[in-house]
Order: sequence, then structure tokens, then C-alpha cells
Amino acid sequence: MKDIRINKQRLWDTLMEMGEIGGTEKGGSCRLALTDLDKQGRDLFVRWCEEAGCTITVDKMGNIFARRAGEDNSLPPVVMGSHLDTQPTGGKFDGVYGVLAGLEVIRTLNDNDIKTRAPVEASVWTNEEGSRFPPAMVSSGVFAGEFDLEYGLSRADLDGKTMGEELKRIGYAGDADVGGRSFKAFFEAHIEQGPILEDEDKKIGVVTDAQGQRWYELTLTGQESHAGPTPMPIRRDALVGAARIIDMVNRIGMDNQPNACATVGLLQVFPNSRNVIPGEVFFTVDIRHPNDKILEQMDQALREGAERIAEDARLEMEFKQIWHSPPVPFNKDCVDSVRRATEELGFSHRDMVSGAGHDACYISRVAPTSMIFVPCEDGISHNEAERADPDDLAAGCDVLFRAVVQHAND
Ligand code: HGY
Ligand code: MN
Ligand code: MN
Ligand code: MN
Repeated sequence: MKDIRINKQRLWDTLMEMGEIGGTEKGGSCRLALTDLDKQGRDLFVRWCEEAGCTITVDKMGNIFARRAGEDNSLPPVVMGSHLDTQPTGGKFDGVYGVLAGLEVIRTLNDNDIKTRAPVEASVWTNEEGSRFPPAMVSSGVFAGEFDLEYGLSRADLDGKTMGEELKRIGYAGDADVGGRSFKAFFEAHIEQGPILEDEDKKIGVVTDAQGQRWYELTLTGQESHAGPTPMPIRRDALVGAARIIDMVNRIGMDNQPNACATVGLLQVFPNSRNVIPGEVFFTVDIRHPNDKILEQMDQALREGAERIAEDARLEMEFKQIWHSPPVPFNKDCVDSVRRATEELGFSHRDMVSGAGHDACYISRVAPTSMIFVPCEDGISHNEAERADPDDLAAGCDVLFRAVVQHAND
């Protein structure tokens, strides 16, 4: 294909403009799923796509598809996309890059008056982060048939608000069915969210797989009592039990290096008063590994260890696994077209496994799918300091452009 390149400045400007919606003091973005700020970001994306001549479809989980017609619109589309929702202290690139790189591909096709054989779509997947409404990737999960629609719409935040209610409130409760339609291929461009590409000075990550993950919720119940007169030996302190389990979670991660990850990210103490012995603690556990067998062993170690610690500390424990997303091998054809496009463009690259989960993980169950990674500064993400270099972002988008056009014209 003649050496067409995307418009680097225009891509950067759209990322900066979108990043201002929910922009934070430290230069990040906070647009939790289905908040008014998420709505503002969605509205801006829809406006840009309509200005680029796309037709918009929204499904019952609020997933957005901006379609650019091809010569033969009876063919399944080649779809690009990611998510616009962020972590509470998120950055300007996680998810957003994959959505706006899709828009930039469509704008570049328009600039060069290219008509692809199959239609091309840029997509936004609702609530990828799972931060406000666990679990993560729930809407691509419904699309891929992992969850049913009722489960998806009933996901609730800590205030009990459901996704169904919030989709209606912000005007993104679409009427299109979720899933049940095929994609010729799906590509998600994303920042690596880790240090490998930057450390090895590589421009592109050719993502072959994504690691598996399991999410849990634990509630430990002891005895609330006075921090003064209650003798230490008879206390049933829920926070002491939680602290021991948290330390064990970290050890399970360290004992399964390389590759294992184990994190406690959310903890709530009740009644959370400085002179009351905590009677109840709620916390989450997130464990990950590229190999499902090892992930299973980590799961076993977590269950047995938590049981033992709760018993020793004379605490009741409610232990729930709320999500399991097994490791994902991406589609070989798609991976090869990403690698070929990268080589044609002369970008340095390396194959890699994604440490993070992505909508592509579920979409790969229903369509040939793969991902394109670009470096991010110091590998930092899920942090307001998240940064990526405009040249790297443009390079990833050039690779996306070529891979998408190749599959749309196959
Ligand atoms: O947790 C993840 O891997 C993703 O960012 N939701
Ligand atoms: Mn993401
Ligand atoms: Mn993320
Ligand atoms: Mn993700």
C-alpha cells in the first residue's frame, strides 16, 4: 500500500481534548464509567465520528459503533476500539488511545479517499475498567457471551446504582442487541502499561496473548470493641486478619515469579474509627498469570491461606471469587498482520504478552482479534502521570491503519 501515514498532530490533539474531560490537576483524567463525564467523552467521540461521515449504533450495554461504509456493506466489518472510561486517578491514554486511534484511521481513509471493500468501525466498550462497576470488561464480556445482558445491566457500584440505571440516565441505553453479529477482525491499540518496550527501546509491541486473571472479594468479621480496655489476647481484630492475608497475597505473587501478579487494591474498614477495634474489613484481591495452571495453584494457595489466617485470628470470613478471565491467545492471522505492517513501516518491535486485561480478550472469543502496544513513560499507567510519546502513538496508529485496511480488503 502506498506510504500513507496517519496525521500525528491531529491524533495527539484529539487525545489532549478528550483528556481534558475529567482532567485532573496532576495531568490525568477521571471519567468513571457512566458518570456525566463519561457521557461528555462519549458525546465528543460520537460528534467527531459523525463529522467523519460515520453512522452510529449504540447497543443495550452502551457499546458504541461508528461505522464507515465499505464497497460491500453486507460483509462483516473490521472493527477497532477500546474504552473511554478511566480509573479514578487514570491517565489520558489507557483505553482512550485505542478509541481515538480508530477515529484517526477513519479520518485518514477519508483524507485519502480510500474505499475499503468491507465496512470499518471504531468502537467504544462500556466499563472496561471495572473500577466503578466490577468486574472489568463486562460489556465486551456480554458481547462475547461470557455474561448475559441481565447480569451486565445489574452490575452495581458501591452506592448500589446499577449500570442499567446509569446507562438510561446518561442516554446511552441503546436498543441494538449486544453481540450476535460477526466482525471480520478486531484490533485494539493500547499503551503497554508496563516498562518492557521502553526498557528495550522498541516502538511496537506485537501482542500474542493476554494473561489470565481472577478477582475476589473478602469480608472478615471479628468483634468491634474499645481500643483501650479490651485486652490484646482476647481481641478479634478484623484488620489484623486482613493485614496478614494481604501480606500472604503479596507472597503468592512473589513465589510465582516471573510473570505472576497479586494485588489488594480496595480495602474498607468498619467502623473506621481510630479508637475502635475494627469489627469488619472488606477487601479485593486481583491475581494474574499467563499460565492458567499456575493461576489455579495461586488460587488454591490464596483460599487455603486465607482460611487458615481467619481461623487463627478467630474471624468469620466470606470469600467470593467474582471473576475469572482465563489467559487469551490472540488470532495468529491478526498477529501476523500487525507484525508485517510493523516491519513494512520499519518500526522496531517485539512479541509480548499483555499484563493487563482488555476488551480484546473477550472479543477474541467471537472474532479474529489482536492488539498493538506502544510504550508508555516508565511503564506507568492507572496513574495520572501516565504519558506516551506522540511519535510512538502515531507509529501504533500507522500499524493499526495498515492492519485494518489489509483485513478490510482481503
Ligand atoms: O485490570 C485491567 O487489567 C484492566 O485495566 N481493566
Ligand atoms: Mn485499558
Ligand atoms: Mn486500565
Ligand atoms: Mn484494560
